[in-house]
Amino acid sequence: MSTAPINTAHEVSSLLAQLGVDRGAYEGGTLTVRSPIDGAVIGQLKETTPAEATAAIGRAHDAFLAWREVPAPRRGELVRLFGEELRAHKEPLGRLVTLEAGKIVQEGLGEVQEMIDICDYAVGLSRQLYGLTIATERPGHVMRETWHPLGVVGIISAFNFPVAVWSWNAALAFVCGDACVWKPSEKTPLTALATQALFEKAAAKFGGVPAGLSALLIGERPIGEALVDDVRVPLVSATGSTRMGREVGPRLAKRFARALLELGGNNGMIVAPSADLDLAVRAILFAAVGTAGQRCTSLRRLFVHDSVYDALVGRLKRAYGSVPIGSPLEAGTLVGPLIDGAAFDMMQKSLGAAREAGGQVQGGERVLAERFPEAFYVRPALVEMPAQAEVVCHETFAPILYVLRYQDLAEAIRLHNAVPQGLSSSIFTTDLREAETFLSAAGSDCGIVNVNIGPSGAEIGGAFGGEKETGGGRESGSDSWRAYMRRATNTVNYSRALPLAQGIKFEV
Ligand code: UN1
Repeated sequence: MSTAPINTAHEVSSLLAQLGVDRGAYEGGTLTVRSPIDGAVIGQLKETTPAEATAAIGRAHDAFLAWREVPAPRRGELVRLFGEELRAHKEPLGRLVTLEAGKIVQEGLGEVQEMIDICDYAVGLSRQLYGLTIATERPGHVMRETWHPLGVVGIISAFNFPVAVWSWNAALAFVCGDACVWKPSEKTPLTALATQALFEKAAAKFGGVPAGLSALLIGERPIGEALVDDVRVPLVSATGSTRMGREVGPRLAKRFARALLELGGNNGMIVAPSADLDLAVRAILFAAVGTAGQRCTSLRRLFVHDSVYDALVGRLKRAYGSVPIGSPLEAGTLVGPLIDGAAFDMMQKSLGAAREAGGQVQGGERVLAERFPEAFYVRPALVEMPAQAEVVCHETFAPILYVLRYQDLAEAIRLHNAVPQGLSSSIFTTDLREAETFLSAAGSDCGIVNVNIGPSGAEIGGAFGGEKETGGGRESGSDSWRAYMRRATNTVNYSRALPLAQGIKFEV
């Protein structure tokens, strides 16, 4: 594996230039951004003031008033053009994701591919925003549903999918006739600047996109609060911790705005006696150590049947001992850095609690500290737990996999569901009865339930989201678009009489 010196700051500015971002946007400001690869400063961004945020929301609202009258398939054309910009700039944007968020190059590219996929999906959707026609009990009447643009959509995104999560929301919102105001994570605003620049290129090609249709708010919490509390924002889609969701949700409820929340996950997998262990090992590794355990869908809890426990856990221990950790820019690396020192501290705290609860920990220690003194690389941790202790019920955003032994499927499912989060889940089994039980009403209680694949790496075609403390929102495919529109029920009387529903007589 090559260990050539890297100059992250230099590479970031050259990528930003390729992506059409002016230097002024990321130099000389107060928000410092560091690359998790080496801890070097890669940007100093000017922060949006609350007054500027309010003005941007106002412009977005005005843009919405014009955009809602553009026919939906025409709105789809804007998203098609944006998807073309993403295709043309997949390499530099993907690499920028790697430099800013620390995921390996393949995953950075995969993130941009996910953006391209959702654009394609949204373009098709722009001709399929269907409503129902409904049978009415009154003669000479028709009843139907129509779907209309909603307004300004606020998008709050997290560092781990710094651009894809915005696109799942924005691509749908634009075809639905909405405007978008985006507050990216303060840890990853550079990829957001680049995405906005590509959007503006597409808008210029389209011609006549109302100014302010897509706006970016750079900064920390107060800017997010300005977005959450503004009455001109009828929907806020927020991705992040459950703690963040607990603050955002009630503030939106207070003004009766819609919340689309994608919060913590604590995703589990059951490995049953009949499981194909070769597949299971690969799936576990990708889901638990991929993205350094920093996906909402990362695998965190593994329930292994007694009969295959030693065989599977032995293989996992070997794989964990040799998984390549290093700079995510280097070919061959599978595990890059944690996002920052705070993430490292949280990981160590959880491992300490796991040890106290009787956990046997393999890995978890800091590595590469000499080469990258300002960055935080860890060996992924495999923790054999005697029971599902309290620490296992929390989401720690780091590569920690808790392993538990089970004897009976019903007991494994009960434990699987006995955590506050409900995002993603999976079972490895070749027994149809077990698979269908896990998928049934009495099975996994998550929003995503898989068989013989891991819990992470969902495609955009399905609805993405989860239950309980995960927040209940659904993004991406299926009918998730409905969250971005308002539904009107229309009844039209084309007769010469006025029959009332429910047989009511009301003659004057
Ligand atoms: C997230 O971690 O915020 O299923 C979302 C996956 C990705 C999305 C993850 N498609 O892992």
